[in-house]
Amino acid sequence: MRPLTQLWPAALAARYRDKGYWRRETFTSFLRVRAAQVPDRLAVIGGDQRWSFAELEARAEAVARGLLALGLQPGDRVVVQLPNIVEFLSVVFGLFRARMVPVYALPAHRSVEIVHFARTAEARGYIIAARHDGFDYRALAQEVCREVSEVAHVVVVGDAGPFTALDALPDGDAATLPEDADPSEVAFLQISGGSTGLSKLIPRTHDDYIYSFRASAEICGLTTDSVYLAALPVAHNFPMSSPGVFGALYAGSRVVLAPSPSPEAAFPLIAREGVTITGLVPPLALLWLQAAPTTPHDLSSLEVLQVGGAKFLAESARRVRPVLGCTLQQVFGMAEGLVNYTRLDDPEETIVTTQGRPISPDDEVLILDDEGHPVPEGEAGNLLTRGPYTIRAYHNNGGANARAFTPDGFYRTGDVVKRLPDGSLVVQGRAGDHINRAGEKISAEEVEDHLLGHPNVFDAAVVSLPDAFLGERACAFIIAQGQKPKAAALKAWMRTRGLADFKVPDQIMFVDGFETTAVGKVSRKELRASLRRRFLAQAED
Ligand code: OOB
Repeated sequence: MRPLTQLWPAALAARYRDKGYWRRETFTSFLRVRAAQVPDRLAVIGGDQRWSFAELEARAEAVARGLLALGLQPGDRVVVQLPNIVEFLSVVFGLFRARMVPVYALPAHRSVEIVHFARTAEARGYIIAARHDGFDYRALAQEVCREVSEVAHVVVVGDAGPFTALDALPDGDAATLPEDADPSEVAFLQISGGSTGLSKLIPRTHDDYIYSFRASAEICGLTTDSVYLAALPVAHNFPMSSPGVFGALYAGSRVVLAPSPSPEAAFPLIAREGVTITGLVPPLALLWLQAAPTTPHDLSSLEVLQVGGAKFLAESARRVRPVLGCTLQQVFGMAEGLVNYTRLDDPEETIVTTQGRPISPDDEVLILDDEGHPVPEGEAGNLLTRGPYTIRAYHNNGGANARAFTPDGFYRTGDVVKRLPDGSLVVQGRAGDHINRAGEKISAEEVEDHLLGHPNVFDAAVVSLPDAFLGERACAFIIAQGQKPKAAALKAWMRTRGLADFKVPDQIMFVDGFETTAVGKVSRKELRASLRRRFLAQAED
């Protein structure tokens, strides 16, 4: 297969190279450099495994040889759905070494999502853990293979069942390993939050992604003494690259993988491994703030707690330093590129009340009104951006590209922000219709489409409602037809559709009808907005 490309105009690409953002590094080349410089230094810890940089590189190379011997080829796309285990890293660095392209799925994704990713990416391989969190991924893989016959190889970490075990890949010959990738090639496909319909695939190159996590590691103060805890699922862009596991390995820091972000799982790891920095979504940060004062575990090594993925309210943000004794860093990023950080030495007020500033001096940020004109400084508007690590197009999705990018290559983030005089951004909300449920993005449209598949659902509108813990929760307003289903039964039915659990609405409200205007049906967007308003007004009564 031909390598995938992501095209920046030549003049901008030249500028990003001249400025030293893009340094012709690849995932394989940077790991090789670290493994040569500090072979015996511990790189990654997870479960009972502790791998040095040299061991990680050797294991990645064995995976690369094995996958090639199995029949996968350079250029092939491979869906990777692994939890926070050390094999995540040997697998993805192995794929990079074999010049294959990982497609990152979250452990929570089920058949609807995986089939969609496999089809859109034209994947030939699928790599899973046998079981995780009580779920058997081998059964899921069987379903995926039935639906997408092009998925020819399933590789399993653990008991492989009918598939191939990662531990039992054929030996393969080092001579079969391809030359290293060109840094301007697409290294992997990341999953978008999905604001309209199904998730889109985000192509990221070696050049752009390595710049983003190298610069992030610097902004986050990572050194060879730092210990980064990946508490959130590593397949997500935040714990992967902001600075995440890749930024940490790049900086020669140590990575610790937590099996779960709960205080019960994470606190003992912080104490045992001397963790200095980690990242959470706001609801988890609240849980940590609640649990920290009475924990028997010593959390004093923690220097930085990053919070991002959804808005962290100032009242909660203010509690981080007094309760955890560390610096808060707000992170406002997106898998499509742009990431903003409050800086570690910012005044406390900036840290608690803003979502930070862009990584790069060459991140271009526009804040526009609905007609496309710049808003006056300090006023809220739509955020558009382009820069040295923001994509120019989604993979294979002309329709979405026409909507999401301007003709001159700015990405319409869908976020409404204002900019303060010091350049800090404050997120005000979203223009789009998705639900940001504890950092998980849910497309209203995608969930509505599933609900409409139920024989007793005449119409459905899915709306985000404010939620004290989750930030936002999803509420489905439903007009029933025939026998009105019970809310619990409808939720259970949604789960049988093979949809990730976090997309099942938290709340279901039956209504007799939706408002229509004199000219007929209102747009879905207006309908959702009016249902939300009506619900909130009633809740206040
Ligand atoms: C991160 O990435 P995605 O792709 O899951 O979601 C991006 C969207 C943003 O467009 C924004 O709507 C929201 O998530 N968001 C925030 C936020 N961080 C992300 N909204 C308010 N405050 C924040 N701090 O979520 C992501 C990627 C890299 C680093 C951090 C988060």
